[in-house]
Amino acid sequence: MGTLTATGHPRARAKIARATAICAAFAAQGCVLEDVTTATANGAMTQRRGNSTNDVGYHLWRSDYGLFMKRADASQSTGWFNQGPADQFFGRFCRGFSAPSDATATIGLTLDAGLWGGLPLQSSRRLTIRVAFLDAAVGSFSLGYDSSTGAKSLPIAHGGSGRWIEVCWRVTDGRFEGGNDIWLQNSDNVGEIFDSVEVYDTPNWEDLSLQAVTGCTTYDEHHNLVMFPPPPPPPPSPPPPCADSLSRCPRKIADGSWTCATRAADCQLTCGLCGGGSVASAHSAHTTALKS
Ligand SMILES: [Ca+2]
Repeated sequence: MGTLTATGHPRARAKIARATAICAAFAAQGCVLEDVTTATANGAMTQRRGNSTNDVGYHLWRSDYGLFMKRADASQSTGWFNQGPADQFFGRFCRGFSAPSDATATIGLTLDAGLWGGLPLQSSRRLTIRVAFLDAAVGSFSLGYDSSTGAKSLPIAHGGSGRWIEVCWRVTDGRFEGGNDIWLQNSDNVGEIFDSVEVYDTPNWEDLSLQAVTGCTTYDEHHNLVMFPPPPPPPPSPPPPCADSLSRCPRKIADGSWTCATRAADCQLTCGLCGGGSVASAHSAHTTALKS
């Protein structure tokens, strides 16, 4: 009597076929199913321990990763997977406009009404709104928010670098009355893909960039580019270790005293010491050299 393998069982085969078909339907949006057997295995632990990337599986998180923010209307955007260069950590999951060629397409976001003691805000607060988007082509969009004097937006043009870009917008007059508290709006027929939108409390206008080299392109609330001071120069590198491989050096011997070694193999840190004078003075100079 034989044993049915997981992939040989009719039910397992049906699950694999279903997962494969689902991923195929989303292939244009970057769906990946590297190990369909693991992806459809019974038990969350099997899936978790799999050494593969699978965008289809059981008991997966159905919506965005979000904290105190949600999409106002799920129909406004489309999910994407695995977008952008492999050397940037953005884009494992991302969203784009559901109508990418519509210049008025909008993705609205609603903040949790309990934020900061309750929304809408009644007083000025230093906030930074950060968006990470994929600069896949020449185009533009705008980042908007509900301010104390109504809708405000920051136009963002991009040049088609193929890279993920972070933009930070510092604002002080957020109101957030509900509905579209923050939004992304297309402004041409080039639909952007977004990794994330975040709003931070930044009482000291803290730098929110997640990328060390490129940083976050930061604007104040009047759309002026904020220039950060150049980073401090790196500290001077320490002097190289003292090792000139001379065949004379102070060397501790078994009884705790010092001698003058004559073999190069015994002299890891000589730097010309032990060439004259006593072993003791050479040792003293040697120690000084090591401490310098
Ligand atoms: Ca656009």
